[in-house]
This record gives sequence, structure tokens and C-alpha cells, in this order.
Amino acid sequence: MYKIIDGKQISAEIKEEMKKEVAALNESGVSVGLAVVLVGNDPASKVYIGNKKKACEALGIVSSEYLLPEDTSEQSLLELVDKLNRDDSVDGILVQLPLPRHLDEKKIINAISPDKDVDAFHPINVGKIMIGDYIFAPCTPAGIIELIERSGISLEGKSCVVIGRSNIVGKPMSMLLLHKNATVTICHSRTKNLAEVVSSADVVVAAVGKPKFVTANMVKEGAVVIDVGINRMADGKLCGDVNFDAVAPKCSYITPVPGGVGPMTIAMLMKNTVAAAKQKQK
Ligand code: BQF
Repeated sequence: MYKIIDGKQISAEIKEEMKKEVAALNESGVSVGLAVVLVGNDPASKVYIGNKKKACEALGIVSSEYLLPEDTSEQSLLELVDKLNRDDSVDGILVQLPLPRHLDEKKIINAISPDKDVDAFHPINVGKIMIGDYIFAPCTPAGIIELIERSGISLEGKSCVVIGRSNIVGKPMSMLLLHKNATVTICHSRTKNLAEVVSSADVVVAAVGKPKFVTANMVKEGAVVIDVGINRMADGKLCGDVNFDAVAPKCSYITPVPGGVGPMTIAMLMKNTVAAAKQKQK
């Protein structure tokens, strides 16, 4: 019988730990602040920043929201980032992605101080992750490592297949798994014999962006399957990248959507914000 990894439960544990750390920092006169910037009105982005704001409130992190109109100029966004960089009450700066098309994401991310870059998207932080010397791990991959380890699963020597090579999930996920001494394979849209490669894995991380992409024939008996997909269906329901009903019976462990990886992303953002505040103390 497979076990469902409960991301809501594990994220609640991490948030509880962070709540204590925030209280201890406050006790020694240090506040913890997160600035959240949203440009435009993307409904999914609004839900995400709402989740982040709610988590901050529960933990005692002071969140400030900057809701900018869709037609915000690059210059005014850069000016806001610069202001937040210089504001000592702001420990973490998060610019919600995706940005409207007329704004150059790379340019905006490059403007965020690496010390406040709690998403770990700045090239300095990306490089640090590559060499294994980092304070901020990217939230979604870091959350997945926590889900696996807190479920009592060892990654040492395991064969891990990551499906998807994005800068936000696939690539950093592969690095974090490698740091845990896993043997890592990255699959993508040009991979030949993808089903065959995936079916050799002890651990599968699906970050494809296609509903029910991972099917039962692709999964080895007893595998651990982590579903990063958040696909919104016509009926408004969320659907993962894994065909859960078909795949679950073959797994030892599997994450659900919703309530798997998603809540962990938020918990790790809180962890990075606390880490930023602790750094500032030093
Ligand atoms: C859940 C995100 C794609 C692109 C940009 C809980 C979230 C999602 C799902 C959430 C995500 C996805 C976030 C659940 C933040 C995760 O219960 O399953 C929380 O808020 N996320 C984001 O900020 O930007 C994204 C996905």
C-alpha cells in the first residue's frame, strides 16, 4: 500500500519551527520583513501572493505588499526594487513571476540584492547553489527535499529522474538532489525513450506542466513520485503532472495535488526570509 506524503502537514511543521525562530529574533530586537511585489492582475499570482501574506501573518513576519498596475514601466519597477534593497526593515524581496511581457524578468531579478533574494533566482544565488555553498535554496526544490527527508526517505545513492529543466524547478532540483548524493538524470521534451528512463528511477520528480503526463507504465514498482504540477482545469480544479489514480498503486510514496509540493513552496519562502533576517544580524 502506498503512502501519501502530506505537504500540508509537513509545511505546517516547518512554519511552526519558523514561528519560534521569528519570536526569538523579535525577543532580541530583530524584526523579520518580507516585501511582495505583484505587477498586474494575474488571478493565479494573486492567489499565490495571498498564500504568502497569510503565512507571514501566522508567523509574525511583517509583510508589505506592492500591487503595481499591469502597465508599470521597467524604470518604476527598478526604482521600487532599489528602494526595497535599501530599506533595513525589508529582509526578503519577492517579485511575483511571471511578469507582464513588456518587462524583462532577467533585468528585474538582477536588480534584487542577492542578500534579500529569498526566491534564490539571482545569478549570484544560482551560482552558489551550483557549488553547494548557499543560504537561500530555491523554494520549490528545497521544499521537495524536505518532503522526502521528513518522510524518512534517504536520497543517498538513489536514482532520481527529474522531468523538466526550468530554471525555477528542474535545474535547481537536480543540484539539490546531487548535493544529497543521489544519481540524477534530467529529462525534457527532447529526451528519447523518456518512459524507459523514468521507469528506472527510485525517485521521480515531475515538473513538466502537462496534466497527467506521468502514467503508470513510466513508474517502477515501489518508486517515490513527487508531483510539482499545478495545472488548472476547465472545471477550476487543480491537476498535477502525474496521473495520480493510475500511478499511486505502484508507488511507495506519492505527493497529492493540491496539498503536496505547493504548500512546501510557501513554507520554504518563510524559512528563507527568516534566514535573511538572521544573516542581517551578523
Ligand atoms: C496546494 C507557482 C507556477 C508559477 C508560479 C499551495 C501554492 C500552490 C498550491 C502556492 C506557485 C505554486 C507559487 C498549493 C506559490 C505554489 O495546496 O497545492 C500553495 O501558493 N504556490 C508561486 O508563487 O508562483 C508560481 C507555480
